[in-house]
Amino acid sequence: SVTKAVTRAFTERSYDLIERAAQCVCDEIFEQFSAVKEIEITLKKPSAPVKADFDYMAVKLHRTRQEQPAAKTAILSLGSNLGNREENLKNAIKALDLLPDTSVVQVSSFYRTPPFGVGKGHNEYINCCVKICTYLSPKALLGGLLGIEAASGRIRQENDVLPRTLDIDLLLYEGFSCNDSELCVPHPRMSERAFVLVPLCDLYPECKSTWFDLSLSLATCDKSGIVRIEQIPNE
Ligand code: PH2
Ligand code: MG
Ligand code: MG
Repeated sequence: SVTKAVTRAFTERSYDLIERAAQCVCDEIFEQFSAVKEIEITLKKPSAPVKADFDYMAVKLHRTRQEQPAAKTAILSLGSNLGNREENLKNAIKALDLLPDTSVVQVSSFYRTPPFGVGKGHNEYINCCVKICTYLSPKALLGGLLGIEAASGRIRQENDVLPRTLDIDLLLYEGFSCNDSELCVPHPRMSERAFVLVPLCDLYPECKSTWFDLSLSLATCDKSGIVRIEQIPNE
């Protein structure tokens, strides 16, 4: 019972501050009773060593359970059409694995893909998809992705798709959607892009899982000119 837990917190050790004692009672209760989300506790000390006339000294704490954030799956699309494209993607994958509280779970094959939706004269892209597991929030993750792009030498320009050393787009983030000036998830143009959907099939056959379904988009997108790059095993 809660009474037992409180008694234990008081009898198993002593405290020099009532603030500390109250905090320990909270910790003990949160640990033992998972249904408790919030605690308000008043701890009174009748015989405090203070020269004054009073009934008791007291401390009142209000504590809310600190929920451990759950690890989430996120899916990224990586692309490069400038410089050493394969090297750019490989370096990006290493950098993703070094982001705080984030690990790379699975990487698709690399694909040569015709430039899509950009002016003539653009170099062919190499694209892949990466599945990560992360404790970062979507926006914190986005910050990390922009940092990795910048480190590759990516130059950004308003309203213009320039050839790029590295583009990392957050396609999907488990249990999350958002549409503001900073971030749109699920990625609004992914469903018409074969250079996204074909690599995605390496991670999720038929482009579907329990939490997204792009199988229809996969069936109807134009996959012409997309070629899987054979990887040297164990490379
Ligand atoms: N990215 C674009 C525009 N067009 N085409 C291909 N094949 N691959 C890309 O990654 C790509 C694109 C804008 O981000
Ligand atoms: Mg992009
Ligand atoms: Mg982008």
